[in-house]
Amino acid sequence: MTFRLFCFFIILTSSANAQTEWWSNVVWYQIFPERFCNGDTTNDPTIGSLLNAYPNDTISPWHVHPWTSQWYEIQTYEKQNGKDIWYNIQRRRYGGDIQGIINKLPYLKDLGITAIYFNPLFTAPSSHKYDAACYHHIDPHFGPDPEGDKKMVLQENPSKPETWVWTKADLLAIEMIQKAHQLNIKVIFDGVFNHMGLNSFAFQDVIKNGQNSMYKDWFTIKQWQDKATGKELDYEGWFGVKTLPELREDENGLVKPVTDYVFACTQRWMNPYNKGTENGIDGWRLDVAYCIKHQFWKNWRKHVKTINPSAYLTAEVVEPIDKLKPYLQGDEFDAVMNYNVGFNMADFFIGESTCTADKFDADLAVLRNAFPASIQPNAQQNLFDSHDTNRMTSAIVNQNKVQYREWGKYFGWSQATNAIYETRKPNGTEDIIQKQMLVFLMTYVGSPMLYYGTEAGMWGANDPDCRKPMIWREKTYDTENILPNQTKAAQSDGVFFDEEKFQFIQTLIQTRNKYAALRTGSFERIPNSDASIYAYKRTSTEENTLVIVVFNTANQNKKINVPLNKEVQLILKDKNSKFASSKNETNNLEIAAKGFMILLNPAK
Ligand SMILES: [Ca+2]
Ligand SMILES: [Ca+2]
Repeated sequence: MTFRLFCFFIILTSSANAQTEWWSNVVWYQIFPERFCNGDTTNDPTIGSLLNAYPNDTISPWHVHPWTSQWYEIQTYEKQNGKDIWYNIQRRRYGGDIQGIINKLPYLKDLGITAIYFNPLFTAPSSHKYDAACYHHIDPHFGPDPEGDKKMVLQENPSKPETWVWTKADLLAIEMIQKAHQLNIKVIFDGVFNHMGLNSFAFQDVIKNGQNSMYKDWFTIKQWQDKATGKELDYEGWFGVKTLPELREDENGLVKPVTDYVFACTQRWMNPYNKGTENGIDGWRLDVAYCIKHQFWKNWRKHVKTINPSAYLTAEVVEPIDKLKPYLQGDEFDAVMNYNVGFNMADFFIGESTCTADKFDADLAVLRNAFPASIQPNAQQNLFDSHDTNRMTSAIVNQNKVQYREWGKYFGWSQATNAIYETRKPNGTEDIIQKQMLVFLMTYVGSPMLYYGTEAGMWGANDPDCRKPMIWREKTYDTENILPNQTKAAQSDGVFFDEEKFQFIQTLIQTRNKYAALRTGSFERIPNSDASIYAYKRTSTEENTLVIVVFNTANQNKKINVPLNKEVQLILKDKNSKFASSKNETNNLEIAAKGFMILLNPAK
């Protein structure tokens, strides 16, 4: 016993001080499963599978939506319900599934991706699946035998993990994880433990059995149904949303039976059938983590790290840094989805020069220096866009009319229902700015995350338009020429896989993967008095490399001087910037308007 305790102590200590955890070395890719790739058309959603998902219309004509159709075009089957585009978009299913993801793992490997964050995969009726029916099964329409899976789970008692079966969808998900691991790609799932959907096995039992339900304590019931008096069941929904019944909490977080259930699900996906954690997921992204009390996360973290000490936990908490601190003290999460870096990027790169390089640098320093030593700045999941934002390209098209960091206000403003929001494809000038932002993400401190399709050239307003079906090189797509208000657009936008953008991003990822300096090296600003020039160096003493990165956000070229040694080599630059042949002269670099340069300056 003493020896075991001693070993446990060593593991905890070493993981707390380690500087090279896997999550500091990865490039993340976020997949929204319903929209990524349809690898099996025989498992596609049926209209019945949409029951209890907004707009909950299982009567009007419906079929799986054509993958390559244009986004704002109301299809013939949709016209028959007489409702608008937004009603219909929520009713669309494109048929993406796990087989599709397996088929595309070599594509992700080729891009250089080393870790994937999946939006929810567990059984749920909506396209986004934040309305879980359970956390112990993969959605049957993501697997090879939806009807067989649905029958299989009827044998279970969901409150007894020992009765849980492995459906074909579950097994295919595990195969996907194993195949990803064979390609050295880590996998994390989305844990949505604050609320479930109307189809929740527990909530359905409460509806059926009322106060006699064994799950009655799982939810906050405000009023029981009473047929005699005509009273309806009333309960707490997430922010009042009745389709998302909130799981009940006491002073320690989720109540005991819910905690037991979540712990059992955690174990199931991290170490499937107890055959080893190499078959399971490598961590979790925790949805609306701020909606569950801290004590729960502290307890849950211990459980997770007991199963796999190398598991990564990243929280969705979109708040200024001071509000993030309690989550990042080393006893809850390893990281957050670092939208704050994205906000800073918006200020500097697309902020119409209102943010100086000094301000940008100071804002970044605040984020890097906010946490105790056990939390690594290079573990943070740096991102600009996701399923909850407009896409990076569209944010550039609609330059900072509202500040991105005003999250709630920006969310509504950046939706296509806003008549002044431009939904068009980005033009060449905007693509140049995107390149700067991508260079920054791939060379800065923290593990960068790409939202699916960024590399393919996708654009789109905020939810739901950021969730368009993935653009694949082998598919032919309809041109986009219909606006959200259903009028004809002034320009027609070709929808096709952007080979140039793919290659650019692939090169950037390869660069990050090649140089430890960019992943785990130190960070130091290279001072410059010009407000539109931002330069920094990343140094790795182990690797004996020093990488220099320079940006110019001005609309004109700038000549600057950066101390370089004789062996300096160019890694990458935009096509107009100039790298002087004589390394020691002053003003040795000319950075083009909206340009960048990455240099390798081997240490002496
Ligand atoms: Ca499918
Ligand atoms: Ca809660």
